[in-house]
Amino acid sequence: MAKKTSKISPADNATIHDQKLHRGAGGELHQFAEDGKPMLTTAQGGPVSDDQNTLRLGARGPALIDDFHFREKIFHFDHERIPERVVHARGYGAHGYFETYESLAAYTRADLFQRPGEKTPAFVRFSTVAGSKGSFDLARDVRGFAVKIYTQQGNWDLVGNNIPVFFIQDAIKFPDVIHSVKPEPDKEFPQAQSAHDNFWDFISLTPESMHMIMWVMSDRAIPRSFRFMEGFGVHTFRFVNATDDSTFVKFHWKPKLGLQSVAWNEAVKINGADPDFHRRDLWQAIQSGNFPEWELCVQLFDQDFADTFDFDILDPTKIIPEEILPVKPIGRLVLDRMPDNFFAETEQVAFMTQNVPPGIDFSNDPLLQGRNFSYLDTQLKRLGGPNFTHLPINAPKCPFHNFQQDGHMAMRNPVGRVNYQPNSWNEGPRESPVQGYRHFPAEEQGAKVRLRPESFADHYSQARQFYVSQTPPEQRHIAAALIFELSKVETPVIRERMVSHLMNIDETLASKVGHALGFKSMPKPADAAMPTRQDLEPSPALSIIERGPKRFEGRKLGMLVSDGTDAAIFKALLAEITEQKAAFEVIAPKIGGVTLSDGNWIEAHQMIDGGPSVLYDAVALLPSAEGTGDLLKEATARDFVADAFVHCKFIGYVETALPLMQKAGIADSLDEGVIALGAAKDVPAFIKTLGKLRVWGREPSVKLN
Ligand code: HDE
Repeated sequence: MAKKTSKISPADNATIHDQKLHRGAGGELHQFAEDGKPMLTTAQGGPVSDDQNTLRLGARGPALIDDFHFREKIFHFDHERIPERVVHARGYGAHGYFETYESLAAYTRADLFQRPGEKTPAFVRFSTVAGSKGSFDLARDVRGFAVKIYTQQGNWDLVGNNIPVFFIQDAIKFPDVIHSVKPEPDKEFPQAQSAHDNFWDFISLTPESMHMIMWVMSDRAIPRSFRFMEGFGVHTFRFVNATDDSTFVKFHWKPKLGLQSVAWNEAVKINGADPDFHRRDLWQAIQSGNFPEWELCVQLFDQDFADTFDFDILDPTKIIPEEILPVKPIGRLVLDRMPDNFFAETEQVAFMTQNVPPGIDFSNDPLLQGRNFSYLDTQLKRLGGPNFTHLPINAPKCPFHNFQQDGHMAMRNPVGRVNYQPNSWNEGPRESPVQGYRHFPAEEQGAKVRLRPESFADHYSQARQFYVSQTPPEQRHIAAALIFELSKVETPVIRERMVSHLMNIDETLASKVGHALGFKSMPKPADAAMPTRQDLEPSPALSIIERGPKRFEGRKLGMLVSDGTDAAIFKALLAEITEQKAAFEVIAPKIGGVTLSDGNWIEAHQMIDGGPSVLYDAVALLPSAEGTGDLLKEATARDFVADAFVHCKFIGYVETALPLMQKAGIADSLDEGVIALGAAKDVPAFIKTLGKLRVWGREPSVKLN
């Protein structure tokens, strides 16, 4: 008997199916369930009848292997995780664009820097370094600041940090420094913390890390927000123009909203109150239309400058102070869109230092050279194969053609016969000697050696320069951070060795730390390959406070209210805060909100237990007399006030809040940062004062550190 063959062509088939298909809100096609809603299917598109019960032999019997839907669902779930990044595991990203200010054709032929006003899509991922993916945001740590710019000549990844120097001078030491800071391998703690023996043991045996240590112990390592951090390319790169002339370049990102950090005591509490503090901040800013922005600035210099500069420009533990070589703004980065899906974009984005377009090239910085090897290798492991560039977040946005093929999960497959070149059919893409990437023809020679250059030997001078460039509060914070961290080190000889390095940086700092650690006598200064230079000029650009924004824009006011809160003052605060382009949250005894003195009801963002003052840049205490009476019974309300004071925040208060301030123990030590709000007319001056961000003069009296 002849076999029956189908008379339905593929086109007919599509028409038949179209009657049952429907496009969902996101444009995706759905099959319909009986109620007209999109139907649940397996990954193979098979319609699912029951997603609540596995297939069993009888209601109380064993599960059956026939249940392909159950098996597929569980297998997929079992495979949801990919390895987290070996460093920078915890991160948060956003989309945006880079806009060029002026043509840089004289320096570089990179296409993105040719036309003023041109915008190029970008994706940024901020991260902590040491903690695992589920750790908290306010760890004392370096922050990653990785930028992928999708240029017309391929992706440019500027994989930087919020600190312009690094712990080590040679990539071969990277596994060691990272192993030392990660949880100790036998006990698997502490998580996301450098305050333990292994880290300080390695550091105290590695004098080249001293400059970085000064930065990591400074407030730079506890930023208030990703939006208020600088970013740095760290290494010296090269710009190369159309005629192959090279200019050395160092990259800096400068936040439009200025720099700001939190206090350590605050950071510790933020981690408990909101471990996602930085993520939430970025999410809320972008979702509310306050798009964070950074200027890309460059330090440009030639070989003559390099030859006469005090330090080796290839040494990644050194900076070039801005006062010696000013930064030139060349464009801006605006983040204006959150990813649709965290995993697809932020988790799977693959940054690689070797992704550079024509016109940007490398220097011989040994750390950069090592990174150029590491990043591709790590993506292969993490993302599972060579086709991670097919993922939309990693794919270039310019046309691209090559003969790479196959491999796990290949999404783009070559069409046609030719998959090599040269070929006799004159088909397929070809090289472009003119437009293609040409490496800068640097002339190199030398013997094969494993040697650290002598020009890398000064480990203390810039560490000292950083310290002496800080304002007194910032110097206090560095000392306090060292004391705290070393107090967690259980092996006395490591503490002593560390302080012996501090002796080479600043003796007052060293003795402050030694004294606080209970040293009977100070150790000798550590043996130094080169003596510390005392003649380096302080660089005010290194201070966060010197670079503060002097305005409250982008910051958040916490308003503690109760039933009966003065409506006029409350509304005046709202108006002024909005005017300053700042944000606010209402904290109330109940999340259901409160009724103001004029009878209007307002919603609360937080109940008092969920909205401690550490989540805000400044606070306003606005409870009515009766509300204050109730709040007096709440430990969280007292902490709200006491912490705001201790963390040197500006506090606005209405008279009825005074008993709460009394209870919090601050009523007798009011200073210029505690401002009475007698009436709505007092509000503008209060809000203007908030621009100073913190009352650092209060710090010694509250013994914050
Ligand atoms: Fe990285 N680094 N790194 N690093 N790094 C990684 O790549 C590495 C260094 C930085 O948000 C890894 O994709 C070596 C300096 C950032 O996805 C890995 C050395 C700077 C990110 C790697 C360094 C950075 C990474 C791990 C010493 C500042 C996160 C996962 C030579 C300029 C990027 C990954 C993101 C990530 C290697 C030192 C910044 C293993 C070998 C210096 C911001 O490839």
